[in-house]
This record gives sequence, C-alpha cells and structure tokens, in this order.
Amino acid sequence: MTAESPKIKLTYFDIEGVAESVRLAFTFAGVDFEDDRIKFPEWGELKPKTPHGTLPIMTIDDGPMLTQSGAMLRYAGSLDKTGALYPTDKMFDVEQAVGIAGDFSGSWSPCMYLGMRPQKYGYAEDFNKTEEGVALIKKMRTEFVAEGGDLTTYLKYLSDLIEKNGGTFLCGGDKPTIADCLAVPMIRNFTRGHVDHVDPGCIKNPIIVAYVERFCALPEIKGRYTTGLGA
Ligand SMILES: N[C@@H](CCC(=O)N[C@@H](CS)C(=O)NCC(=O)O)C(=O)O
Repeated sequence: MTAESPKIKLTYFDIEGVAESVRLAFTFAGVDFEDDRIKFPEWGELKPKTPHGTLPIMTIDDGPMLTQSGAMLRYAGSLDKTGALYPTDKMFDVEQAVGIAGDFSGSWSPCMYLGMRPQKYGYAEDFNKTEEGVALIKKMRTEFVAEGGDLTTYLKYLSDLIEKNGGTFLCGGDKPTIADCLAVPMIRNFTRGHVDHVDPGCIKNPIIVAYVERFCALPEIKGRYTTGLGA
C-alpha cells in the first residue's frame, strides 16, 4: 500500500449504526476499505481488546486500533481528492450541519436506549420488559416522531439548511459532504421499520423526503438501500 492508498479496515456490527456515515464517506471518496462486520456474539471477546470498549474501530496500514466514528468520518472526508466531501471553504457550514445531526441523534438516544439499557437512565435492568417500561418507551418514541415533536423540529432545522443552500444537500453544491453522510442514515433510521413504535411513514417534510431520495440516487450508492426513503 502506498501513502496515497492506505489499507483501511473498518470494524463494526453488521448494522448501519454510527459506522454507516463512515462507510458512505469512504464510498463517496472513492477509497477502498475493508468493511468488516462482526456478529454480536463475537463482540464479547473483542471488546476488552479495543481501546475504549466500543465499535467502530479502524486500522490504517495495520496500525493501532483507532476509535470514534466522528474522527473516522472526517478522516474519510479528507481523503476525497476532489475536496467535495470535506470542503475547507465550507468548514463552518459542514461542522454546523454535523452538529445539528449530532443534536438530533442525542435527542433521540434516550428514546432508543431506554429500551436497551434502562439502567443507564436510573431504572432496573429489566425495566424495559415491565408493563410500565414498555409503556414509557412507547410514549417517548411516539411523542418524538409525532407531528410537532422533536423529529419535526430537527428535520425542519435540516430542511432550512437545504433550502438556504440552494435545495440540493445540507451545504449546497451538487455533491454531498460528510454532514450528509451523517444526516441521511440518521433520517433513514426512522423509516426502515426496525424501531418499535416508530411508523416508517413518519417523515412527511417534503424537502427532507426529496433530499434523502436525491442522496440515495447518487451513482456511488444507488441500490445500496432497499428499505425506507429513497429505496
Ligand atoms: N462515540 C463513539 C460511540 C461508540 C459506541 O457507543 N459504540 C457502540 C455501538 S453504536 C458500542 O460499541 N456498543 C457496544 C458496547 O458498548 O459494548 C463513536 O461514535 O464511535
């Protein structure tokens, strides 16, 4: 491998999760990488060997294990020789949009993780299996996606950026940036039909619907997704 084409291995679970943005960015950058997807039962053995006990991990040229999907996303963006994925002249716009996508994700997190790790929120480990727990998780998720809820708010923030920047992508132009690589999987998360109490038809904002379809139709990733918006 040369310095121009590093040997990259990205290890994550076989889900979109926080690694999908990184996979997308490498794909748009035209950079080959090993898309290593482990099964959940393999994780128990690997976890203690990772620097921070989490996935994704990435290695470059068989070097040390690197962590943090945000760092990987920016690294992948920096490898795009056209400069379109992580444009230095639009750095503030890109990072602002990345920040909004991050807030969106942070706001959704308790609705998701209360169902997976209730003890992180001060409840008993089996709270998610109790009648009260199931009802609370349902209420939180339903309220989040309901018209006028947090989903509406964050999609409006994103659609305002798309409109302000010319109606194509979050930061304008005819090519996506790393902010789009982050935002689109986050949006599609609500339409793939895999989250209890979330109606896959919950995204109605027409600017967002068109945006996700535009992104998913890009030649580099056309056909990648078979569910949700842009399928
Ligand atoms: N900020 C980290 C978060 C990493 C993280 O929390 N990964 C989760 C999966 S999304 C994980 O490894 N969970 C398994 C565990 O904690 O044992 C990143 O973006 O890379």
